[in-house]
Amino acid sequence: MMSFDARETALVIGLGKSGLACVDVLRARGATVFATDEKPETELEPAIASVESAGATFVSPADLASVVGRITSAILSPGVPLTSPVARAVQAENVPVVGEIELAFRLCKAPIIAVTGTKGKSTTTALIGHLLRECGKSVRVGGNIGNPLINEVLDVTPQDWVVAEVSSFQLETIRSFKPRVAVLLNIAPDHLDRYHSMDEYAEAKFRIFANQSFGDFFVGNLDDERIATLETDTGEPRMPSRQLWFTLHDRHDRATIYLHNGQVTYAPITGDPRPVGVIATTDIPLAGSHNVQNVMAALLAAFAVGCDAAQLREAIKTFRPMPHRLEPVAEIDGVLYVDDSKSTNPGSVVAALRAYDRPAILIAGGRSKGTDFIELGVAIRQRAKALVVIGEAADEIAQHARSIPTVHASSMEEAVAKARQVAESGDVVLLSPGCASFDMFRSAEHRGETFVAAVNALRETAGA
Ligand code: UMA
Ligand code: ADP
Repeated sequence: MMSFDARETALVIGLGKSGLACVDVLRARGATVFATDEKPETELEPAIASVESAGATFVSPADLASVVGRITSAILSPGVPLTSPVARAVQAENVPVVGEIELAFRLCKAPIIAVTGTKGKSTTTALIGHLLRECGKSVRVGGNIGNPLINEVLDVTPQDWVVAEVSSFQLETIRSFKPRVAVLLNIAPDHLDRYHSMDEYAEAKFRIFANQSFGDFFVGNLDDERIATLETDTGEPRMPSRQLWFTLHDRHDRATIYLHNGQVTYAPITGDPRPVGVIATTDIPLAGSHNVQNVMAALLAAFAVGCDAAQLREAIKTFRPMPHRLEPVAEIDGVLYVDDSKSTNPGSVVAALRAYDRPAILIAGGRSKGTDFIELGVAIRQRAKALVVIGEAADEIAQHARSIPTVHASSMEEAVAKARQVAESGDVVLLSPGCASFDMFRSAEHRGETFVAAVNALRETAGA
């Protein structure tokens, strides 16, 4: 049916942020709503209360058989794989399964700029929101960044813009989702505990442009090997949308935004084709060349929707790093402490190590997501002065560090104290874990906050 109104009987699977938002919206539209979650019922009390107050009915996974014959569509939370028993049970009854992003798209009257990639999604999504706002546009930001997209789109008009961060999990369950601009930042090993191969993971990300047509734009990273294979110079095009490429190299011939003499340079594809120097990399207020890539991607999206170079230049200068992404915390006795807790795969640790000219004491580890640490080991050996390892992946990361002095710590306080012991003036102590946080913390945010608290305690004892 997929009308998501009074004619629909929907089952919402997973009662986190995304599922609960869907329950509320579907009920407000008059649908009959059932909701389920595989957590023990004792841990679900607040979620069940929320479901019931919206006029929906909670069904435990064990009782699903009693309602599944009446269900016309199922809404799957991103954390629940399509292969989970509950998702399989509804698919076995031929019930169409979609995600919250699809629902949001169908209800949204504004054009959408969607951003995906292994890393840099939140930064680029927030940056596009900032750029468009500074260029005078009315804009909403949501999705994987933390606030369910569905909560942002209900009252928008065709004159507004919606910037959506979309994860590979969310892209698995789209059907007609068709962003006006699709941004694909990079594809690096991550989530290999959910996908069988990098190819499968990449295909999930490629779904971002699957429904695009000629009036739409695709923004891609030419420096990423997998993404560059989508370039339609030769062979059968994989997408009908107009392609806008960015690169850190001086490649005017292949890219719309590229680096020329230290300037992020834009060669317009319509109108006056003369290249425009948009901003010097030294004027970008974010550390690391990976952030130059994020800025390039955001600029291409902003140009695609009609923003002006002079306004964009000023807008970039006023953007600040988001919390827990290479966020400077304090400088104590000449040592800079940086919170990069949102670094949850090895690639983002490599990016972090490359972002500083200072000798680095790296704090890394946590719960591995099935990725290997070989490339990270190389970067540690090239760039780190010392390593403090934490969490379940501690031994594995330590092995790859080989001759780099390495110590183990069993808490964040201990990790910061041990880092401090080896740090000298001019060094950087970098929390960039490269792993999920759930073995020691509630979330990556919680891990970052614990680091900041430990650094602040250090500052007090140092009298700084
Ligand atoms: N659950 C099941 N069965 C399962 C797995 C989970 O029943 O097999 C239940 C859990 O018991 C829990 C609920 O599902 O009650 C949680 O749902 P969820 O994991 O989908 O989490 P939400 O709270 O709905 O948050 C989701 C995104 N979470 C994930 O993709 C894991 C959030 O991204 C997103 O901000 C939010 O929707 C709003 O769009 C977080 C994330 O970690 C930040 N994303 C991954 C990443 O960035 O790497 C993809
Ligand atoms: P995401 O939303 O994709 O997880 P964030 O912008 O939240 O990305 O950044 C998460 C982590 O990845 C941070 O440690 C950040 O420094 C790092 N990072 C950001 N952009 C990139 C990029 N383009 N390539 C590699 N790492 C990146």
